Amino acid sequence: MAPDPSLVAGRIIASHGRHYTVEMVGGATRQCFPRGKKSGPAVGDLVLIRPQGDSEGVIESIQARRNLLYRSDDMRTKQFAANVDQLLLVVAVEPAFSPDLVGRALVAAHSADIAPLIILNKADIADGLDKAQGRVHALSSAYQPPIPVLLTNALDTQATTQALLPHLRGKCSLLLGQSGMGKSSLLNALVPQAQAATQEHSIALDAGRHTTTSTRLYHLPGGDGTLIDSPGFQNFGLFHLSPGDIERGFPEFAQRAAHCRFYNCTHRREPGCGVLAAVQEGSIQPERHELYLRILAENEAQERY
Ligand SMILES: Nc1nc2c(ncn2[C@@H]2O[C@H](COP(=O)(O)OP(=O)(O)OP(=O)(O)O)[C@@H](O)[C@H]2O)c(=O)[nH]1
Ligand SMILES: [Mg+2]
Ligand SMILES: [Zn+2]
Repeated sequence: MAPDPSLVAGRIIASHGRHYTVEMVGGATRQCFPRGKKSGPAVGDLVLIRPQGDSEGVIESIQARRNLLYRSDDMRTKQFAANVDQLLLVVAVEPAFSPDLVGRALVAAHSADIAPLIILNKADIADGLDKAQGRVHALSSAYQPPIPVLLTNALDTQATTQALLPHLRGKCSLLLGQSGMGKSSLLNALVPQAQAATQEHSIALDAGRHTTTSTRLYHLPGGDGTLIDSPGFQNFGLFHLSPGDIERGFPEFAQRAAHCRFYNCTHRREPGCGVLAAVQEGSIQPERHELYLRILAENEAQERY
């Protein structure tokens, strides 16, 4: 079929619930609505739109995605972004981050085949830095090779740019993490023009803090790479993953699982389980095994409905 000449190619750069901002080649943007009731476009999607008037359009189709990072709690699915090269998982010295939530985000990234990088932000807060580094190390070293960890102080624009920019060039990177970790602050340090837009995409909280309410893609200065800011999450359900997907999200289990007595071992309480033996002897972190059991149990409870 010949391409429809009235359609224009673009990329979704912001999602506002029911409508989306689409950026066309050249940089002009349009507010676009999905055709019919279909939902599904995600930030980072390449789309074809039918322009309407000067500033609007209808999303007619979404190109096949390289990947899609999302979470699913109960009946709701929350898409973070599509066609992402790299996940920047942001944690901070304070408020304390949840290893459970970060562990889940890593499982989601692994199953979407997106390379993660952990950013330990607010490294300027000396009181508590050691403890936070210890907790981050436990997460990163569960993987082989360990997930790279970068320390940042988002309030220091120059140092942040020096630390992060070399890792961002030529890539589409997604900032993801709990609320208050400093994702938007990191974005503002890296993309000076983002300041106004981040205010517009956020609501004011107590103590002058702003919390991001929608996901948005920004261009790095010089046009070499893009960075996506997203709202902080408080849950991270993985209901879309099968038991096999969940197990693959814990790559440190694989070698030991090869020694399980039963080929269909679920590593819960089976006799002769290689994973349980590794947990016993300390070569697999008990916290990681407990997270695996929690995700598995949640998904099984869900299936009973
Ligand atoms: N001391 C210090 N404070 C920081 C740093 N980065 C961010 N902050 C502060 O932490 C608070 C939260 O920062 P945000 O950038 O809004 O956090 P966020 O992750 O975008 O939060 P949500 O949008 O709610 O998900 C703000 O008051 C920032 O000024 C840092 O490196 N050091
Ligand atoms: Mg934010
Ligand atoms: Zn086993």
